[in-house]
Amino acid sequence: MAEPPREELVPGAVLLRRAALPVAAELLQCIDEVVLQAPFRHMHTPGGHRMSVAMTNCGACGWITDASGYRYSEVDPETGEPWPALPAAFLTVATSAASNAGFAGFQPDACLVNCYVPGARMTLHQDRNEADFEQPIVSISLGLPADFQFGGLLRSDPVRRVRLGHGDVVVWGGPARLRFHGVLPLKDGKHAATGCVRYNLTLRTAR
Ligand code: MD3
Ligand code: FE
Repeated sequence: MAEPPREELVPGAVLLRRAALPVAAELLQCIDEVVLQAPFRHMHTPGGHRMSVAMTNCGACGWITDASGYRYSEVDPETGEPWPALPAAFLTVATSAASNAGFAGFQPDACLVNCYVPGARMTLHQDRNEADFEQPIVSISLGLPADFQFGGLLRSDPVRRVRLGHGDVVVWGGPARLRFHGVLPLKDGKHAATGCVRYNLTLRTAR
């Protein structure tokens, strides 16, 4: 991967603008293939709310939520089958970005694939279902831009906003790993590569 513009948002969080642009078409094709085997679905929170973001997973395990709680599962609860394999192109972008950000040896075993249509959002939350918080999470955005927000280690901490666009990659590790974060409602728009949709891939070491 060529050296992308690099911005440390906060200690441990590195934004690599457009780093995935050269392989964006390949990543989108991989998403299409994953979705054939494990279609996007709207999961429900333990509190019973239907998520506005449609999700699926690939890798050895995948993040799920239902009435029983938030967790990782080795099988797709819709089919009882293992999730599709992690595409090599996802792994390449994620490990390259992680090492650029100072996390050599990142070995993700899970990728949550999020699909946003206009109006879809993700409220402020922490990602804490993974076994080892020493491992970073790598986020890859594709398609329509989103206003991403991140705060501190308390829900009540002030938030900052950053726009994440097509090909942007962010590594969240170290002291940034447990920051609260979310996505504001996606604005209407049309992107040449994805149409009226935003995708976000988050690569994680779940186990
Ligand atoms: C900061 N996804 O799937 S990616 C998620 O754009 C999630 O779909 C958002 O939050 C999205 O859990 C944000 C950026 C991100 C991902 C994981 C993080 C930021 C993070 C973990 C810790 C801190
Ligand atoms: Fe998250």
